[in-house]
Amino acid sequence: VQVEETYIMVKPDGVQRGLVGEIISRFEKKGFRLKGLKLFQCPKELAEEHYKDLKEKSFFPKLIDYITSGPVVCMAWEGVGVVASARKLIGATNPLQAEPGTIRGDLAVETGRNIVHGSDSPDNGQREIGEFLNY
Ligand code: DAT
Ligand code: MG
Repeated sequence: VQVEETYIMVKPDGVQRGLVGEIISRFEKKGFRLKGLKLFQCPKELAEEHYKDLKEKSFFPKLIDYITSGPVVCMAWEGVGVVASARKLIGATNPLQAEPGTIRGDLAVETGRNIVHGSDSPDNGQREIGEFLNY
């Protein structure tokens, strides 16, 4: 596994609930390196592009409303194996199924409000960092 980058985003409820510091802290303590960060109001078009693989799902309109409902915190993190490791630190998509000790397992209860996003591949990490950090 190589040094790579992943895109991590604290979603609007994570920002509103004051969990930005807690989430950053978990990646810092693990040993990853923060490469970029900004507070950002995600435009609807970018939200639809980001979640385009889910556009046929019944929950898609709610997902877009949610992610555009307030500012998000966009971050690039670097490290050996950071893409897969960040997904482990974040936990399962449904916070009720996420293991205790993970971010979602400890801090969330609803799939539709699961407080944080992490890229699912190095290629998507690069693409998402470009789309959000360089918007
Ligand atoms: P993840 O964010 O764990 O990579 P995903 O890529 O499958 O999960 O879905 C993206 C987001 O869409 C997810 O974080 C929350 C929302 N979502 C997924 N499945 C859902 C469902 N069954 N009901 C409501 N929202 C859902
Ligand atoms: Mg995903």
